[in-house]
Amino acid sequence: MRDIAQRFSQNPILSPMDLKPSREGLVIVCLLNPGVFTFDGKTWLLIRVAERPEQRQGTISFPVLKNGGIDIVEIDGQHPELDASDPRVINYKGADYLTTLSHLRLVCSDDGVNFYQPAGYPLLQGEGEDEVFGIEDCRVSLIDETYYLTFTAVSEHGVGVGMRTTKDWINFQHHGMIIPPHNKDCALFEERINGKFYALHRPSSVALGGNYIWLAESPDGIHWGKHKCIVKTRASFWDSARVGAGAAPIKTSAGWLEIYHGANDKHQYCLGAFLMDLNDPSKVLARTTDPIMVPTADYELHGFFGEVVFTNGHVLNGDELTIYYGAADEFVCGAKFSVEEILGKLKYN
Ligand code: MAN
Repeated sequence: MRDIAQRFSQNPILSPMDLKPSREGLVIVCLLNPGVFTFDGKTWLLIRVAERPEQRQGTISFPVLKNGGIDIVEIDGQHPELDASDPRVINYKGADYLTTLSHLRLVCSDDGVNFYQPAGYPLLQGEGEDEVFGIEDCRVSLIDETYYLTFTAVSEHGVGVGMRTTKDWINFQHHGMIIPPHNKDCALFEERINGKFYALHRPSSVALGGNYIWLAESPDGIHWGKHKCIVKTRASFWDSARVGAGAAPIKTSAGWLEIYHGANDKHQYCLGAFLMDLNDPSKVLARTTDPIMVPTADYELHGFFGEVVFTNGHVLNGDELTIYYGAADEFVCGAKFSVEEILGKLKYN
């Protein structure tokens, strides 16, 4: 299927071998799903770095955080109570574990294509008992000179939304888990609407319901309520199994434009868009029927988890939208879109 993304010719712009592991004994297996922001005149990515020990034949081993350090869990690959059919998550003796431990790493660039790790900025690691399996897929929203970081916090307690805020990317305030499990894909609007903060988020329901996008309101950006389900999966479409918000909605004269990911039951991840009312974002006015981006390039089809394009960060410059995205859960890539062209693909209700 053709899509309307103009991929960077330099893709992938970052691969696991381009950065150094966070500690001895670990290797980087995936660089993916960057949050994106501008700061100090540069474009910055807050990349998810997924690590594990070098794998030994016949066993599966992965790190978990413990008392500021890491513990390596090693499991016999033939164990009868092991289900390792998904490269991302295993089930062992009835409990789920991630095969990699993720932290968040800052890189910056003057041209939006060539990124480097600047000195003097900390790595963001999981902290506390709700983040022992790591932190992932951070969205960054700038509201009144404060950057709000919303990320997936993973532990044996479940998968929820953690928040930290910063003004300088050196000092961070921790706000704990702002939305409890099972929830992820949380993106804050970068403006208050009628005096309130708004966020998109994605709970998962085990029985009734599904993996749908919800909207929530808040008086302060930290405490959330008035949750409302606004975008659902569509049977027999490319987004039949799960949908989740990308980064902060883009303000246009037609409404708030949101780029989202959708997956089918074969775990193929594409991108689409929907439009919310400017004054009341709980009203979804329009949505794309076909995806605006489909995994087609080799680096999107083949990798740690193939057939995936996933975005949670972009930069807007007039009509030009540059999205940064994770390809095949292994590489960081970039692509450009025209906002007008995306708006033209929307089908109104
Ligand atoms: C899914 C995938 C993984 C991720 C876990 C926990 O299994 O998105 O990449 O680590 O959820 O968020």
